[in-house]
Amino acid sequence: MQTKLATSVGITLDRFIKKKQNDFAFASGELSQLLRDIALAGKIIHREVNRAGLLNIGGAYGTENIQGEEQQKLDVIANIRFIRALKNGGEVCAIVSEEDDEILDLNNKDGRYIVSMDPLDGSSNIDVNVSIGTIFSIFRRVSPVGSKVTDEDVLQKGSEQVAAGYLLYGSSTMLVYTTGRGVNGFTYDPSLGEFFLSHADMRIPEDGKIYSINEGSYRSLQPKVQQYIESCKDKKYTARYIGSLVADFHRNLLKGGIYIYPSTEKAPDGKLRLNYECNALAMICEQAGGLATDGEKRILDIQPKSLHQRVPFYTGSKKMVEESMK
Ligand code: P6P
Repeated sequence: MQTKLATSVGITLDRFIKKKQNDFAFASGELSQLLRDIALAGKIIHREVNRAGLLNIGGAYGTENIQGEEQQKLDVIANIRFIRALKNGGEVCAIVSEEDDEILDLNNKDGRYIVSMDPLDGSSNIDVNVSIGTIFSIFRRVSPVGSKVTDEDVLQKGSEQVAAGYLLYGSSTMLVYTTGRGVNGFTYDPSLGEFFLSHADMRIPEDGKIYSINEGSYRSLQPKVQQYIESCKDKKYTARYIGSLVADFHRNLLKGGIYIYPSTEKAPDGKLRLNYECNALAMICEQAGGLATDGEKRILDIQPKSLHQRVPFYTGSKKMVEESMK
């Protein structure tokens, strides 16, 4: 009878990481600390995103990033929060961020990890209260610990990721990540300040009926992509595209679907960045049983040539991605 009075609060992120730490190929404590640092930054950003309208931290910051995109105040804030959390945690030696032109060397001499991140993707949606997200990839450095971080450290193929994940600041804040042994989702309870396991061993349906693409650029798309869109309409699929990659990706992960940001006239290599957007979501999608390609080859097999390299991105249910490539 007593158990009915005090129902379990579930497994916290911390306890889950400790329980699974043998899954991690390297020293267990390193990953625990790294994910804890990311979760801490996520909690802080959750708080700031949810109060943006009240703290006058919405809107444009007045500068542009290397992509020539207008930075929002929360882009800059999120970038600072993650850099500070990862520097103080001590496990990360360098960061590649959408918001910084060059590699950020954290001077953590014992740090063995590289983090590539988009601190706040879709931030132009903040002012209209649409879900936004953080995307992160975790690599092990390849150059000797304590030496200067090299291009080789930060331009590794996605298949070399030791972990990857995203935070979604939506109707609830979630952390979804993989260390290469499946995908697990955690929901944040602000009243307790903890992430709790809410989506264990996430699997994407093998097929789906949702397609996510900006049809406004239809006329500038390659005929193959136009034909795929037409085939979705012929099958009376549902079009869902909210202009926030993490939110569209997460919905398709749960329900089945495909997200496409293809090559367009305006963006011949697509818009999304290989290092800190596509690689992480590709690892998660594959770990959940889906596919992620550039329209021809596996995203995780692409050798990055530059920090902010863009690639076309097709990701989601296995059968839908295969169909889109025919
Ligand atoms: P478009 C946001 O800027 C973003 O990087 C993704 O979150 C989103 O899916 C895409 O760009 C939207 O781009 O060109 O369709 O407005």
